[in-house]
Amino acid sequence: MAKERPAGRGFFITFEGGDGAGKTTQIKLLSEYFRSAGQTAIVTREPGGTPVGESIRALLLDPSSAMLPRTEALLYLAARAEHVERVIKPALAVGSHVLCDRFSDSTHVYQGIARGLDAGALLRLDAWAADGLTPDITFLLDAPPECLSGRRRKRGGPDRMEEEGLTFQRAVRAGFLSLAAQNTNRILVIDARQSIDKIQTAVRFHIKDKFPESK
Ligand code: Z5A
Repeated sequence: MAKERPAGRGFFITFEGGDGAGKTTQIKLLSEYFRSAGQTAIVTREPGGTPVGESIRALLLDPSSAMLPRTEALLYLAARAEHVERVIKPALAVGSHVLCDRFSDSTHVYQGIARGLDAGALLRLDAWAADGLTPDITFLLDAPPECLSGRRRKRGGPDRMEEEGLTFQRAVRAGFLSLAAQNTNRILVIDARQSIDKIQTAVRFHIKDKFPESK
């Protein structure tokens, strides 16, 4: 459950979903909305967002990095610890909003549900890595993985996670939907098959509803 946001702190907003769901596109548009309203918003991503996090990202997504699921989980969490302490918390503390492409929900779904790692252990380790930080609101861009295949960026071929097949992607989708059903107060599900503009309209509607002070 998301904790109460301290007065004056920025909004911590995360976007989740399958590969190619449109998170990067929507985050960019939302950052433009905040800037046009005279508010500061930083755009960041996981894994990544810091020099160490970007190095870990390269290792995690490199198709030649053979690793155990537990190793993979610990690397995502290591990148998160750096990111939270060095980027996210300082930005929120000075009143900047943080728009983050993936966060803890991705770990629970990809490593916990799709890879089948111990959910309780992951929850505890993630809370430690994130120093207890949870998003104020999360947008889950949802669509059947078959519908997103044409959108996936190829960037010179699939990365290590994208190499997983359709069964894995279906488990990821089901995992996200189940997480959303358990966290209806925080996670909003939006149909990612809609147009970019329609999705952004829905995102802004929910932002204004959740944070009336953002208008
Ligand atoms: N991962 C994990 O396992 N555990 C963790 O804890 C964390 C992450 C944090 C990161 O990959 C991988 O790490 C990810 C989960 C795992 N693996 N997978 N699979 P990433 O960051 O490189 O990739 P991604 O986040 O999965 O996806 P992406 O390529 O960045 O896609 P996106 O941001 O969701 O989509 P986009 O770039 O905005 O859009 C893709 C294309 O579709 C682009 O050409 C757009 O113009 C187009 N687009 C966007 N929206 C639309 C709509 N609405 N209609 C039509 N076309 C659209």
